[in-house]
Amino acid sequence: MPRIAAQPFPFDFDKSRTGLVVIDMQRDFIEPGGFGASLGNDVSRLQAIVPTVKTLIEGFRRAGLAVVHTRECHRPDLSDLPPAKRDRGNPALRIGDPGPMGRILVAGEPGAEIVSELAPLPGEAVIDKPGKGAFYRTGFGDVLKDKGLHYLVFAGVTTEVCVQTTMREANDRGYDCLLTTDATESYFPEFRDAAIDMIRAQGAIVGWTAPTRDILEALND
Ligand code: TIU
Repeated sequence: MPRIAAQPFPFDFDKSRTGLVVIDMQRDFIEPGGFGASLGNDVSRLQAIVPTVKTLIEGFRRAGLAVVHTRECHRPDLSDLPPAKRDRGNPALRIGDPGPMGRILVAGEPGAEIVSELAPLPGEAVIDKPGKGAFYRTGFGDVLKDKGLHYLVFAGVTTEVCVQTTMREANDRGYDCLLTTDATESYFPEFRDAAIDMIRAQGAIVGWTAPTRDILEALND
């Protein structure tokens, strides 16, 4: 069985049941004028990991393994947007409002698209999700089952929000999960680091962690 030099201990996996889950690498979180910026965040921190995520995705494609992408977005009629999510806080623009990349966090708008460098290939699953976790009100679980996946490698943004929520949901459903430490980012570096620490604490209570280089090395074994 191939093995990733992971923390808190090695991650043994069956290649035929392993896939990459890339969370929410969308213009709305990564480019100026989108949802992330409307909340007052410096989006340049997230932009910086795009090349590393690209390397990771290309490594999985080269190995012939599944890549699944997610996008946080809402239906144009906002019927899947709870008022509690739209009305919270005092953002510059609210979800559904028109912005420089179209309506904020709405499916089909330019801002909801995955950044061009990381565009999904035809045949790769793209899961649109109204929540932070990818299992809530989506077909994500069925996609994982159909593809026969059990070992999930996670990348994307933001570490402590959508990535961690989805990893926790997957962990509770019996998947073995590993977070890529250098292909995930937060608007708050201390939150990224804390999320990484809490995921692998207590004997991998949520999952394992490893850098891209070590993951790709194991895929080539
Ligand atoms: N605001 C923030 O850090 N994240 C989100 O709202 N969504 C995701 O993490 N994708």
